[in-house]
Amino acid sequence: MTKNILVIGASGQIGTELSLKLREIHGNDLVIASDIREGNEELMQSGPFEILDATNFSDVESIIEKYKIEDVYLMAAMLSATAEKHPMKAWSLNMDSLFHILNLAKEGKIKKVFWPSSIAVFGPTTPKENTPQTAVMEPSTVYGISKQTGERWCQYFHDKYGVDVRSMRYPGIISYKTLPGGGTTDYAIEIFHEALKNKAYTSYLSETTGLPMMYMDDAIKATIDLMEAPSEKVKIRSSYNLSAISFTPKELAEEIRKHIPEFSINYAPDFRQKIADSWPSDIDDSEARKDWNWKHQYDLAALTKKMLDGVAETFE
Ligand code: AKB
Repeated sequence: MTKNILVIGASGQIGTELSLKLREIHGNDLVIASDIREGNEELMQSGPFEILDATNFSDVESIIEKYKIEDVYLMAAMLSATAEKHPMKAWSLNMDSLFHILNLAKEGKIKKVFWPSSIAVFGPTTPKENTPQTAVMEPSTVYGISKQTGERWCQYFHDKYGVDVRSMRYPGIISYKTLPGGGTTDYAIEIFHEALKNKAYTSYLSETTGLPMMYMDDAIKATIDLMEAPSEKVKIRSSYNLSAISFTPKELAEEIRKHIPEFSINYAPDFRQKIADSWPSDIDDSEARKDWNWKHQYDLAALTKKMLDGVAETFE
């Protein structure tokens, strides 16, 4: 059965690879990529693209009507570090875009919605290790507050209006095709670029800061698997904990050194340290594993190898 799919925020780090994968699965013409700015060449040339401001309700509505969209992946968001610098702008982008999509789904104009949450929903009072699905949530960042609020609204629209919305709490997503922008976990991408270019990296997080992370291919698989799962298997309608691996900057540097022995790292924590300190170091995602068979593939060694090969290719 064919269906038209809209990806909002398609030019971003996750949106780009998600759109390309969806085009591979469903056919290029059926996956409409949209963003406030154009994306990379592969994205722009492989299928339809629309310039779209996710905060503008009538623009979003007209794209959905124009293409008779069934599924929406709402990937547009301002991430944790940038959101601390622009709190109100972050709030309106992260919340307005979600309300537009939830309201259009409530009106029956969209069948299924994917909206990513984040480990940022947790805060300093949350248990840090093996953080359970249901735990104290007192996020201390604007981004985290917007994601926690968004989760509550997803649950509400599902319970009250029957909206088929699905969500997961992304850890730091590691990839090389499109650079991330403004996240706290971005160090784990920058480090590969610097290791290959300069054989040295200064980390803005301390050597012992452990955070949950995941290779991009695992994140894309999780996202599509959750969206394609039969509705009755999706038992959590706020957002699923999702995890793969956890590591510190020191552990990542040691893994890189297995490939580049002369690589050196030093540490100069900045404002992002406080954000990272408020987040869990690893997450219990047993509900996702049980409900829709989530399984990750990439461990630290496999992720490191993929990143070094992939980043090296982008330099050619
Ligand atoms: C960020 O660092 O802000 C994001 C996230 C963990 O959601 N990568």
